[in-house]
Amino acid sequence: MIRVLITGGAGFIGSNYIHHALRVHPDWEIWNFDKLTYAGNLANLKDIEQDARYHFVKGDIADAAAVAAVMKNGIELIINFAAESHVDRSIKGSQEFLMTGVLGVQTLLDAAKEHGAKLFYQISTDEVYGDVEAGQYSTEADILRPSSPYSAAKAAGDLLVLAYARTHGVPVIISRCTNNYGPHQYPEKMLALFVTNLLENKHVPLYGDGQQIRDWLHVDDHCRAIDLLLDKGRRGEVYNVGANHQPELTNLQVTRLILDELKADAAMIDFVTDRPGHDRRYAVDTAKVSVLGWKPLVAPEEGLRRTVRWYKDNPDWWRPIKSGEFLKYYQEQYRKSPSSSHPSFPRQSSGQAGRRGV
Ligand code: NAD
Ligand code: TDX
Repeated sequence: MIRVLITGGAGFIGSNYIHHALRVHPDWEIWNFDKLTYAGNLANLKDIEQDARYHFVKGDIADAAAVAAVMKNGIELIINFAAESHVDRSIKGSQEFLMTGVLGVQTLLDAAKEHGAKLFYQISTDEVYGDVEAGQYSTEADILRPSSPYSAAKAAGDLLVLAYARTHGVPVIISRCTNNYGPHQYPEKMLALFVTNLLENKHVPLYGDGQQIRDWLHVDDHCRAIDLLLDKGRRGEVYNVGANHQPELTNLQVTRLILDELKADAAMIDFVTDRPGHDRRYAVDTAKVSVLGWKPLVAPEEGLRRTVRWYKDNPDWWRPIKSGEFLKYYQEQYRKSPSSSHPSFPRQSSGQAGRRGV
């Protein structure tokens, strides 16, 4: 058996990956090491908790003793999904982002070094490159220009990973993927938030003019990319992973697709004050991973349809989340506007983005 440590496995991508890995790697025994922050949810793993090849350990990746204890299981491979992952929260307070994204990564790297792990795989993000001009694509060799405390912490983590590879010879791979979507995404992120808001008959708060561009990658495609890179990726290298939709989709267009899918009216869109430091466009050059044989298989319309259906069919998963800690966060983040009966930022001044374009 190959003994694998998956950190942050109770979150969105980590839990999808654990399901995937148990399915496609019969020779893996997995330790899911997760702090269970507000975003960690063991309900994501309920169906596999009795699987003899799966173990859960509650712990913080920045806690060296806890990490050393789990490594004693003979861990050979570490896949690090653990992070504070929401840009808006990093703007309100950055410390946890650095604790996990920098000190946590360093602690895991020390453990990988000391226990002679065969590979340390870091899940990173396209946000480390910052804004990308129209027509341009970030390559793995580009300078990192993170815009938010979240992406700065992720960039710092990436640099540490590469430094440990060079200085200590730790075998590493980093993949930088674009916006993931799919089942079990904490409903603070745009797609899950908008779908669940509409299912609750609430408006959706679109930042600024809604013309920002993200490259939406179905989480299943991301899981397949990780596997391919584990198998064929060169140690010490960075790989971009993205769907590369053509034509690119603005946030407003994605919102319209969601509205169409749920047969909701365009009037449900609330254009609200923009996110500070909001990156306008992300786009990655995926030639390096494509050469190894990966390509996304889930078309955006189909992926979106499946995802909307999942949230429709699984209110028992998201409704409890949206009534707890989330509600306090939501009310603070999307302050009540005097002009509307639902929580939102104040509306943009008229003309910025009316409903005509929606
Ligand atoms: P998430 O917020 O849903 O899950 C993060 C998980 O990490 C949670 O289970 C949380 O409890 C755990 N965690 C946080 N701090 C921890 C710590 N100190 N020790 C142990 N566990 C801790 O995040 P996600 O969307 O699944 O993202 C997973 C990874 O993928 C992150 O590293 C993120 O930066 C990266 N990423 C995400 C996206 C995306 O679109 N969601 C895109 C690119 C990269
Ligand atoms: O209420 C909202 N309104 C809105 O217009 C929210 C939450 C977001 N947005 C916009 C901001 C972005 O342009 O939608 C886009 C997507 O926002 P998020 O879902 O917050 O994702 P993003 O900021 O792009 O970051 C995500 O992808 C990269 C993940 O959260 C990161 O963890 C990952 O690294």
